[in-house]
Amino acid sequence: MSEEEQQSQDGDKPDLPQDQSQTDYQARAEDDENTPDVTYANIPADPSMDQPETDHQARVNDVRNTLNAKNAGIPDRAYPGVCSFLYAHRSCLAAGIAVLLSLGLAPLTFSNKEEISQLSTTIKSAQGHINQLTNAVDALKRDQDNMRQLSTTVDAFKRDLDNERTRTAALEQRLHEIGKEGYTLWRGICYKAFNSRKNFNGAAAACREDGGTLAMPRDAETNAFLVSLYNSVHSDRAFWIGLHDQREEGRFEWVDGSALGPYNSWGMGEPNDSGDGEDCVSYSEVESTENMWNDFDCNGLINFICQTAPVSCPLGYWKWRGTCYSVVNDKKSFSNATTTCRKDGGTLFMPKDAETNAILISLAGKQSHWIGLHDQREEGHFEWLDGSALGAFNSWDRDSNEPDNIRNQDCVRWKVAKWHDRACNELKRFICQVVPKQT
Ligand SMILES: [Ca+2]
Ligand SMILES: [Ca+2]
Ligand SMILES: [Ca+2]
Ligand SMILES: [Ca+2]
Repeated sequence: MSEEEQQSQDGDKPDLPQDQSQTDYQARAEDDENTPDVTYANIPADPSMDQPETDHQARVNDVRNTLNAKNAGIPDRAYPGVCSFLYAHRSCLAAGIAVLLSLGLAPLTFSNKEEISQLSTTIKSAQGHINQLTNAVDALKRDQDNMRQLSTTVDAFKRDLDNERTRTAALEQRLHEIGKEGYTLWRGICYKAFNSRKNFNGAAAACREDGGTLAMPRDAETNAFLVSLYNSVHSDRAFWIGLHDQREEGRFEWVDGSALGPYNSWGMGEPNDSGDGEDCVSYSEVESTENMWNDFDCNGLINFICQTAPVSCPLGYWKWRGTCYSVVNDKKSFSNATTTCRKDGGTLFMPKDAETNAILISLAGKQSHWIGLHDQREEGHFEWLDGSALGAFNSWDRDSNEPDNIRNQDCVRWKVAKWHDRACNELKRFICQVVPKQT
């Protein structure tokens, strides 16, 4: 029970005289607030009726608050009582209006407050969102910086990957090269058993053409390797090796001038310097001494075994058909590119046949690269950097009417194996080629 109700029931307030003039509708409103719901019609006289009207709005608020507190709790059955009261006491009509106004205004005011409260909450929420967005933007900026760093790292990785690809290609090509030429690397030296009959000097000359000599098996392991090598080539087992006693009978020496040394693999009864003399050494074809050494007539035509030091390309180059190639990703003018290749002991790429022209397609991708072809000395007279004239083979991009010498283009770039003449001072990637060196 509210304090007002308590007061009313305690009879603190005297009854309102029936004949008392009603001039203050607000007083009726106060009366209303002090009246229990169900006894509204019998509301007692309120002494406040006599009070001057000083703050009608406060009264209205009181009524409103009370009604709100009671959740507009006047039961329907109370209204007939109110109406009859108002009818009987017209002067109370104003109070009724006040009540109605209160009933109307209260929710409105309450609603506004609620809206303001909600708006305040919304604004706070929006500010929270703004703060979050600011934080997010800051985080994105940091992410952007991180992305730049990542991009740099990725570029570095790409370069490393390109280098690795070049190196892998070089290794693959080198293995292919060894297989193709028939030389086999064994303990740091390459050997090849030739199925080709020559006398001793002819065989030695053939080995020199490959940059080597006749094979010199100076120890049992190497000798055993050569036996297995030539047995894999031909069933005719007579193969020259690089041993002879041509300078002094009975004093055998290797073709590099060194003495025979302690190791030998002579067959039974050899060397015997048979017939008119035997001064050159081969593996024996006689079954009783097969795979053993025999001194033999130097003019005899038999097979032979060569040895060469392994050759290798500079780092970053790979070998194809005896030449080393490198795709350089730095962009330079034609002359600076040429200088760079020269530092590796080589020159710009000179693809003089269709096969060579196509070998770098997978490695070079779709980028433009300078090659060692130009017409700087005489317009329209294209020549290679080694001074030789452009031969029958060319790969001009005829779909683009190349070479067109637009604004004096005297240097040639290669792109997916197609050639264009371009201005020599353009900066382009380039391809170098060098001759592999023996190690
Ligand atoms: Ca002899
Ligand atoms: Ca002999
Ligand atoms: Ca030109
Ligand atoms: Ca052109």
